Amino acid sequence: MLFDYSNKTIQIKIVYYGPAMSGKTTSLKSLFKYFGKQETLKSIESTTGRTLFFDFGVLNFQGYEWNIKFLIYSATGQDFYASTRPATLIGVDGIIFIVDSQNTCIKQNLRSWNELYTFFSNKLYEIPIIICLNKWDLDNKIKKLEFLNEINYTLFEKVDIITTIATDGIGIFDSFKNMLNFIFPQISIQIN
Ligand SMILES: Nc1nc2c(ncn2[C@@H]2O[C@H](COP(=O)(O)OP(=O)(O)O)[C@@H](O)[C@H]2O)c(=O)[nH]1
Ligand SMILES: [Mg+2]
Repeated sequence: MLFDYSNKTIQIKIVYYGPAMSGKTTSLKSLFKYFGKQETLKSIESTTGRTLFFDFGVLNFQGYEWNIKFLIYSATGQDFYASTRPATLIGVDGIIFIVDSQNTCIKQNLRSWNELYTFFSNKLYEIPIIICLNKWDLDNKIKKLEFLNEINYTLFEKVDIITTIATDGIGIFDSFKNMLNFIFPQISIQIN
């Protein structure tokens, strides 16, 4: 979190994290579409439409006195680019973790989650995290409680879990809003 007193701007960094193909880019696109900002989202994609380094976009909210600027990133889930992921996580204020809810993906989800723990160690428990169980429209899903048990859910100070369908925009705004409430418990956003 950065405070720019001369411009009265608070800068917040949010990262969408999770295994490859879990729906990070789709979630970000859907979020930016919600705010009518889809054309401002930058995705660096390979020719097959997969995220190369990261997606990046900015959302601004004007308060009475202060402006809040969200810098929003998604880390690539592809192993080939694993070395770029820690850089994306530096200085993060909140993580939105996109789980691929298909029960065939449990290993990938946990591996990605453990990467976060490897990077932050016990500091991870202090970072606000929203867990999105994405692809909730599909059959054969993981069980919510089982996943929570695997990740030491109870150790987190600010954690929430929500089911999402990024392709239909379901749960996308709510997950972002819940993150805002963690970071700024005292403010609410009004969408015109
Ligand atoms: N059925 C279903 N498919 C999804 C959902 N979210 C994303 N996908 C699909 O999953 C694939 C990977 O999504 P993408 O956003 O590129 O994943 P990323 O690698 O995490 O950025 C794409 O084919 C998406 O259309 C969802 O909620 N339901
Ligand atoms: Mg992507």
